[in-house]
Amino acid sequence: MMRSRTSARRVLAAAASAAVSLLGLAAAASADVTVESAWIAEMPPGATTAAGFATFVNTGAEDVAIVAADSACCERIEFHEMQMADGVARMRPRPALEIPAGESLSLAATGTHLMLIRPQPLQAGERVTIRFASESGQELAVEFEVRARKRDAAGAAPPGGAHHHHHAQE
Ligand SMILES: [Cu+2]
Repeated sequence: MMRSRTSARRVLAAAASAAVSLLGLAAAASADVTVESAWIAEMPPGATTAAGFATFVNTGAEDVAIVAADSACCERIEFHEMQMADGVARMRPRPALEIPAGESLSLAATGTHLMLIRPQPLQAGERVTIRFASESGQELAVEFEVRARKRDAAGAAPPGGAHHHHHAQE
């Protein structure tokens, strides 16, 4: 009786320490996200929102979900995705940006963007820091460059910059 109780206690202790190391791995993995090509489309006069784009690269072994973004440059930042409905592009908020392990998420290419709500006037050449938080509590500060919205480096109109910002009111 005593003997089996002792071994049960050992098993529990081993399980507890395994759980701790799993948590440690998850926290370390979410630090394996780097951000490239971070830019914000310059605002036209009178605009109350600005769109931000970046490529998130997850070199870690765990999926990462970015669940919050915030910056001193604006009131708040939302994650939006573009959807076509009856030939009209509409933006819908999404709760998180998911970056699977070993993959990358390019906002400009997918129609997903950061929506800066009520930003201070942003002009080409300015730099803005945006802080991101992952679901596992990791934080990442990224410097974004404000660029003219007409044309990107490839000469194409930037996604999210050329369209009118119809927001789905929900
Ligand atoms: Cu938007």
